[in-house]
Amino acid sequence: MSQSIAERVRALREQINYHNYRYYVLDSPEIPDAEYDRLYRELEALEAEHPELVTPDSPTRRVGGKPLEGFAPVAHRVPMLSIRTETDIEATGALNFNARIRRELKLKDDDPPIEYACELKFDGLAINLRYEHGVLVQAATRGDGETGEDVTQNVRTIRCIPLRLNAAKPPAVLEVRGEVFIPRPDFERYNAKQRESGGTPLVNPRNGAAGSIRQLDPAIAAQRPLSFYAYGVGETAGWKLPPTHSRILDALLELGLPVSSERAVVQGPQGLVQFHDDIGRRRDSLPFDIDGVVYKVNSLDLQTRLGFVSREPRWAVAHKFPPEEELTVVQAIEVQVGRTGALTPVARLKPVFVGGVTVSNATLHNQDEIDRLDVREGDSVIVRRAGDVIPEVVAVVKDRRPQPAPVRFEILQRYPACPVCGSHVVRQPGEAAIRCSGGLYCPAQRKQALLHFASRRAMDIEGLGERLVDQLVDLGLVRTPADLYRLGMAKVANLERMAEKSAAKLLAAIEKSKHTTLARFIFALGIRNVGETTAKDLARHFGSLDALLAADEEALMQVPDVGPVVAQSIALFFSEPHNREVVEQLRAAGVKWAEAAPQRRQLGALAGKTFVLTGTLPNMTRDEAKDRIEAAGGKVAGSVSKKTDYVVAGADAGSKLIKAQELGVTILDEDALCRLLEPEAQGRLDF
Ligand code: 5U1
Repeated sequence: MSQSIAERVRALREQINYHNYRYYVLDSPEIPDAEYDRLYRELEALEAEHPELVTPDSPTRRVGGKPLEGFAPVAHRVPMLSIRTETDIEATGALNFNARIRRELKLKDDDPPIEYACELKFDGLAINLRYEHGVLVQAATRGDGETGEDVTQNVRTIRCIPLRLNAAKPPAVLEVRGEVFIPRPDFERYNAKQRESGGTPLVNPRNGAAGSIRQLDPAIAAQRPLSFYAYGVGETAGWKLPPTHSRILDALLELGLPVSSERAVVQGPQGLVQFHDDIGRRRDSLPFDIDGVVYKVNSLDLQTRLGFVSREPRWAVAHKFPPEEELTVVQAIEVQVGRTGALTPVARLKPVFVGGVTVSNATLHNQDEIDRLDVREGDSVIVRRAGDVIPEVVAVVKDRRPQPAPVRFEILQRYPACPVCGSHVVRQPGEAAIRCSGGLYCPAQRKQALLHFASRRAMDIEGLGERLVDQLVDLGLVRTPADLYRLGMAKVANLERMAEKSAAKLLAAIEKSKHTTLARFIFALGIRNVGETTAKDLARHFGSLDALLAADEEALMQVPDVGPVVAQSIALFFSEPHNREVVEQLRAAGVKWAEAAPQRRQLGALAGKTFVLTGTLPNMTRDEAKDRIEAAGGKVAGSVSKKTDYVVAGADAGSKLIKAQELGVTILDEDALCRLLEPEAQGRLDF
């Protein structure tokens, strides 16, 4: 075989190792992925042609070998110690550690501060990498600290771990200690892919890392997005140990090992507290999970003087943050009815301290989420609360499921009616939420429904805002919108911060709202899927409320733009006796409108035309313009697109006008709009 092929193979390995280091360790690739792939494929091809040139440290040999029968024991030549944990929150943990170190070293108060190396406490699995003459020969788990398990095959699949050290004269022996973990974004991506392909997602990054390293088949480990950070050394031979811990980590980085850049060398206890607080603040934006920070006396001489106690070095401590994930039990699953009528399933949990607070409830969002987790009453679950995010159930621990297994949880089966008001609950096609159809009858939705009823484009009751609605409902003065029309001065004037003058104003606004239009009235009822435009279409089509009340789904679908989903919503709403009762009460209270002959087709001059309004018109408010366009059969949209027929522009028109000019849309001023509306203005019906 020619010398040049062997040389080319060696050169390719060096280049690929270098680019792996740039990509995985320094996070700073120098060449595009395609170029890297070309180098890799060339090496693979040459090795296939010349198997005698294959070496175990070749970058193509990360996944090799067959599934193992079991893991062989590995005796650690230097024990893998554990780390003392300081759980005192805030500054105390750091101050206690510093005080203890000074005491052990018999330092006086006026002696200079101690230098510390501060690092992250990664939430993964500790391993030992053994390099002999620069080649990775063995990787082992910590085990009991004396004896671990040989997981070399799996660890070789971790791309950021070099199979060969980056040194012309590597140490005879170098054992590197650190943590295998799965970065959170990679974890989410991996799980999303698993779900898509019907595979099993990982429970959480930590379990995922530990489980992957203990896979007997290295091909499985190779598919997991594992990563590694080094944080110390074990046995070394033929290596001049740097004088400080931080310099050891610098040296490991130079040798090609990944070392987190989230570390600092600090002086004295204030430095520890600062590091702790800084990382604590940024904990949730780090791309991996940590469970605390680690403080180490930086000088190796001082470390030697401090020594060990019961398999823990005296010179290091892990200062923990409150856990963000905990195991607990789902005692029950209940539903809450939200302001919009959505039934949200909630897991009632055995109280557990997580993310710094005691958590006893976690939202399960909707039926899809319950199905995805397959969470059942009695299950043991992992609950996560990170930062200020609301607690969530991230996984069910299936091995702990009680036997016989509890039944699957189906919201519709358990709650065929709203637990608050007893109305029907429905899940419309394509929607994740199950909703109560009670609308304004349902106490859970009452405030929202009243606010909507009173809003400007509905019944337009000026001054009836959130604060007043809260009071009226909380004091039991108003249950349905019809009650609004039964409020008298005595009741209103008693409300908080309500002077007689404002009470009179409110009552006048309520009185005024009685004269309305059928479209506004329909819109005000808050029927699901019936917005302002649909309400207008319904009013125009049926002409009277009685005609609308008499319509079945088929008749409703005759209305332009009303499909089966909307028709079902309307039919369901009016099928509830309590909704009909409120409608009747409102009519009895004097709410009225001009009824008209039904218009079964859109006859408006602007039928089928889409308008966008921008800027201020000289004589018409934006709402007036919208009403008149819609009354003429036109539609008003919020943004300009190719589908826009006209843009009506007034003073100070903004980007919508520019977009219209770019797209060549016809631009109208108020006069031009009025001319378009003119035919409609004669005999126009006010819906
Ligand atoms: N960053 C870091 N994590 N960690 C974990 N350093 C570190 N050191 C450890 C452990 C168990 O142990 C040594 C102090 C022995």
